[in-house]
Amino acid sequence: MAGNNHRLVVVSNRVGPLSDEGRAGGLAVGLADALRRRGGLWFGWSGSISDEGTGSEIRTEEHGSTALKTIDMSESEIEGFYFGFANRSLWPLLHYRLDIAAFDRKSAQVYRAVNRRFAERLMPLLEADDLVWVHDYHFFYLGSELRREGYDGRLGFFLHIPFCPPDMMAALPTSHDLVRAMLDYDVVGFQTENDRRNFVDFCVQELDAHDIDGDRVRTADGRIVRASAFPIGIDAEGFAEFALSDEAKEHEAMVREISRGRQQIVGVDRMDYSKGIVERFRGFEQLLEDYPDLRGQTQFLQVAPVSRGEVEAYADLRVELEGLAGNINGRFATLDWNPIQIMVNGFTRRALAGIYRAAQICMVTPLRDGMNLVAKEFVAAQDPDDPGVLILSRFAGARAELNEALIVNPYSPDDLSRALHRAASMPLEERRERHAAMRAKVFANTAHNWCETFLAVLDAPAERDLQPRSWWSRLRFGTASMW
Ligand code: ADQ
Repeated sequence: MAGNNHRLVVVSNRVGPLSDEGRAGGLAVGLADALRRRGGLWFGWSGSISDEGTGSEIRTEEHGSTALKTIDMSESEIEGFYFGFANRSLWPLLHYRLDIAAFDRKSAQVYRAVNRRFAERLMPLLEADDLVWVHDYHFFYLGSELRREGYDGRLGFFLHIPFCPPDMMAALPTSHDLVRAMLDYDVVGFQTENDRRNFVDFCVQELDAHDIDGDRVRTADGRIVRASAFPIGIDAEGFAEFALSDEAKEHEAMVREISRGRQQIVGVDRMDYSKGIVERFRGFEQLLEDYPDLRGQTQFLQVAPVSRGEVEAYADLRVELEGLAGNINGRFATLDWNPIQIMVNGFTRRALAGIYRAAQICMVTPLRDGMNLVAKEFVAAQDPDDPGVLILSRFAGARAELNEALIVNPYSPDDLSRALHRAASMPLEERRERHAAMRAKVFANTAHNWCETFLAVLDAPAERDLQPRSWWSRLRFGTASMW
């Protein structure tokens, strides 16, 4: 492929791992693979907090032609940048939860300052013809800060989470600045067409940009920015192999032993309000109410490792979920049957594959989700001869591809109950057909293909490269007032 010789520079909040495939998710596998092939650099936060913060020494881990380079953050940087603006403002807002989004000037400023610091620290590590690929809502401003530092090479950005509709986005006090900063990248990628459309609508309605041909935006100052959907995939073959490993088989056997022939439903999510776990529990309760025959015949295992425990909304969620599970068990349990079990620990990827494989039904019912890789992992882990049924929220990005799942409205306990009932009695032939169609897509659009598709677009000559460089540079770096 043209341009394979360009070095790849990935920037994301957390980096790696580059090896240890047992720990890595689909995203890390895809990126590590692309980094290995092109050679490159992965830059981000070390995961450590120190007094020097973003001024700390750069830590380097070399793996052949690839290096992981990380810096620390200070207590106040983490508080304002990560827990503050990223997770109390942007995460809820972009997941359409204006009701719990909190905006404060201080954390917005720290967020921006941290983006600037990362750009300043990265800048000396860059070479002129690198492909720089920045990831996710932690680093909206990083590209514009690199431009301010004088970086003139190719810059791409991928948003892993949804982009909310323009009217909602406008509630963010710094929305104009933030989206303008996104327009300093050459390529801006989204999970779905819906997210891309919301972004372009904001640019047109709020920033006087023009939607050129569905894939490009002309900014008010006449620059062309590519904005497209690049739905992310998983390492499908790798995950299917995990499901046949000894560790997976052990976990599969354990789950089957606990379920003792009953229909096993699973849910696997980070404990996050966007994942719709509360609503899912209510749907399961509704099932037990609506279909008394299924009492004692089905049970639900929810795996939900705690994340971002320092943010209040997350701590509250754990209490709510445990209370709700307790109520459901109190209401329906018998001496030999506990309807619902919730586990807050993480599993290795092989163990997880075994748990998916032991399940007859997987509920992936987020209220809003960029993609949702659990849906794809569940499909990849199934036995094609006797596959389980996927129940999928219409509000997950994965729905755009996996429309052979049972599609539900996660806000409706009735809808969830009906889908669970239908899944529990679905004939083998129908299960196979639905699974085969989804499996083909999960195996076709892998993490590897996602990376390569994005990088091919980032690598392609864009309009700005066809314009005389001096004109471009003058426009971009000529006068401070333009910033
Ligand atoms: P997340 O919100 O983290 O990702 P998701 O896509 O479901 O959501 O990925 C979660 C990952 O964590 C999966 O690979 C899953 O296997 C793993 N995981 C969950 N629970 C686990 C457990 N108990 N033990 C071990 N592993 C566990 C964000 C966006 C998504 C988008 C991804 C990738 O919010 O919409 O799909 O990025 O772009």
